[in-house]
Amino acid sequence: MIESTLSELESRAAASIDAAATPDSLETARVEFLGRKGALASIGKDMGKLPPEQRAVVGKMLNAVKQSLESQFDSKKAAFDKAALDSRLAAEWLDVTRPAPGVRPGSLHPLTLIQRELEDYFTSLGFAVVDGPEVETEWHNFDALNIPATHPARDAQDTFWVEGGHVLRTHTSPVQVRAMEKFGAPLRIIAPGRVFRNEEVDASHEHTFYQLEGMMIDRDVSIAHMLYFMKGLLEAIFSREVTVRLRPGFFPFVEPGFELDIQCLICGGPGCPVCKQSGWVELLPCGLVHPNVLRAGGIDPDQWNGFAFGLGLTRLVMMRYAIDDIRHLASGDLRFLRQF
Ligand code: FA5
Repeated sequence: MIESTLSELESRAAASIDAAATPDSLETARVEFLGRKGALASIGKDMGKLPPEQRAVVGKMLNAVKQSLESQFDSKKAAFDKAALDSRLAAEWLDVTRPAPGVRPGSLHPLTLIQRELEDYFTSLGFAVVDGPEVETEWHNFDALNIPATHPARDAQDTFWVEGGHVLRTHTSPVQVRAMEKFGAPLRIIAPGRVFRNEEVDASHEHTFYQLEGMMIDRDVSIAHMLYFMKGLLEAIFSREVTVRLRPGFFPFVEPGFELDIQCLICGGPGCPVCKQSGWVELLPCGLVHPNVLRAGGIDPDQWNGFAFGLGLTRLVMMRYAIDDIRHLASGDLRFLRQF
């Protein structure tokens, strides 16, 4: 009687295991037949009521059924596990033999490129490259350059004032004074660097931009000498004919003073936002150093004289590469920077 119950149970359990379509339904079948409170376990409990000789026979049979069902369960579970692993491997497949993407090399910023070209040009002519602080004393930025506190020229450069009588330098010209103080005469220096003005930003004006100061002090320096270096500088950068104009310009630290403008290379002359529709871009103010400035730098104006210029380096870069908006230069946009 118990034997027939057992064999009927075995075929039901085998059918359930066989029919299980998911790991969950397989587990349900296992719990139902093989679990601690499952059908086989409850038959095992009833065995105690059997006479001893029958108990041994049924015990053997129970074990055989149990082993057979367990092995059917194990192989079905192994099939589910393999299918799950296969689909995971297919989804996470990675071709480790593919070549790595590699490091994309960076490039120098166009300002750095032009600055280096100009440093090469001027050092080949015996000029030293010097540096000065970006947080400058009011005296070096203005007073020593013949711009006293009451002079209206101070208003021409919208200044960021810092506590304690300091300013963010509005131009590279204070380096003229520092170089004279340090080296005396004769002197040939350039000083590239960052300058700051509280400006309304537009296509050709930034609040933070670059200039390159130049200064030569010797005996009997003339405007002809100055023009020679200005022309050479432009030829070195543009390697082609560019149209320039020289007009009088007022800067308290030079006398006479000039503005050297370049015909706008973005529009070629008719006018655009970069040249403010004028066809010309202010690039290279210059002049002969004012005697008061030589004196402020500790140089005797009766013995020495010289020229100075303050190249708008950022604008020069714009002209050289036909960049139509100054804001591209500090944008950090790699699509822009990778062109250089
Ligand atoms: C000066 O800063 C004088 N220190 C130049 C100088 C030096 C004159 C030595 C004589 C002797 P200015 O303010 O014009 O001058 O500026 C010089 C150049 O900097 C301009 O011609 C222009 O090319 C550039 N520049 C001026 N303001 C800006 C700005 N906001 N953004 C970009 N470039 C500017």
